[in-house]
Amino acid sequence: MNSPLKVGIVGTGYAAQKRAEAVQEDQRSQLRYFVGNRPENIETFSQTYSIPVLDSWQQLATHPELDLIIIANINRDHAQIAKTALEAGKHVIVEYPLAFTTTEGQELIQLAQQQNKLLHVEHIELLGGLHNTIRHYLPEIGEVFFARYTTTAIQRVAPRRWTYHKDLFGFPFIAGLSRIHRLTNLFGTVASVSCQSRYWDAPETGYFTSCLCDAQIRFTSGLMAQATYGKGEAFWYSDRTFELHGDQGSLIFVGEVGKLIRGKEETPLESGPRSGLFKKDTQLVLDYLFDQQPLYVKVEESLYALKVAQAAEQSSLTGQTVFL
Ligand code: NAP
Ligand code: BLA
Repeated sequence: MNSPLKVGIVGTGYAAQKRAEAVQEDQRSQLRYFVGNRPENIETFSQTYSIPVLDSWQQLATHPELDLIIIANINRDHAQIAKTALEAGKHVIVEYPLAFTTTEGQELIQLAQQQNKLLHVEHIELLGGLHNTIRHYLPEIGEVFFARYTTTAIQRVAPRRWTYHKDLFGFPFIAGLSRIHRLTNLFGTVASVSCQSRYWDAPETGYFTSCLCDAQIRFTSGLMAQATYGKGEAFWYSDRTFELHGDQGSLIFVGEVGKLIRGKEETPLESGPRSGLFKKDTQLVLDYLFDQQPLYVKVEESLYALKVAQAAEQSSLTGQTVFL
């Protein structure tokens, strides 16, 4: 691997900024170019990181100087940018989701293999304190038979931005793939999925003001899980609760604050912050590329979570349970 690795970023938002900082802080990588959307954000990003903007993501993804492309913009465009970059012989980091369909995701994985390049899908939910605390205490509650993961977010007023646009954001469990991925990472393969969803549309626009998705997921182990994703103006309460119920006890997390319940005993559990995770992800990719250190997540695991999320989408459209 030539050092420093020359990096281009697609996007100027929260994830892109965290990536830019991480790339510039590490001596093994050098940030060279980026592309953005709105002129004012392009200007600020260019000044903050002292790098020039290119005209299009096509130009960036095929730029002869670049070794690694980081895709940190709207979900709809991830798959086609990744395809172009891999075809041009670049390593690729994609902020989840990799694609909107497993067919596209599978094609990208094959392309990366053919090109002998890294295709890494970030799943920072696995790097955070909450997930590690769950993993650590999971053996304490015996055999888990029920898990419930709810995330709802109030939004007054729902913004006219890509995260409230059906085509740009995608099906909520695909866009918010970390919900299903946390479950598949902990509990393995899925037997069936049943899902309901609802949008509150902003009239005569592609935007919505709220969305709600609720999925029942049956794992092959027999474990039952419920995942809920909701956001927008319809909500009056923001919640991020993860409950795990086992035959020896329960683990309950509200935000980062948790407790282990065993009989009459309740032990408070603190998990670390949700920040610093894009930096950690970037460093782990560099450790992989320079020192062959194994990555914390395989792209096939992301594809599997996508398969379950797509089954949820299909179920919500047909009203039928989908068997995997
Ligand atoms: P963000 O702050 O809203 O940034 C989105 C980027 O896409 C901005 O550069 C934005 O440019 C651009 N964009 C918006 N609309 C566009 C359009 N119609 N066409 C082309 N570009 C457009 O979002 P983010 O949170 O950084 O998310 C970026 C990616 O990271 C998403 O795939 C998200 O799922 C993933 N991700 C984010 C997090 C997180 O913690 N934020 C965690 C995990 C994964 P303008 O602002 O100039 O319009
Ligand atoms: C995930 N956060 C996400 C995603 C988006 C945002 C679009 C991916 C889709 C999803 O999983 O729902 C966007 N998150 C935001 C925005 C805010 C926010 C606009 O908190 C506004 C404050 N992400 C941040 C900030 C933190 C953060 C400020 O933008 C907190 C330090 C953390 N967001 C974070 C983490 C994930 C995520 C850890 C991974 C998924 C998870 O843990 O559930």
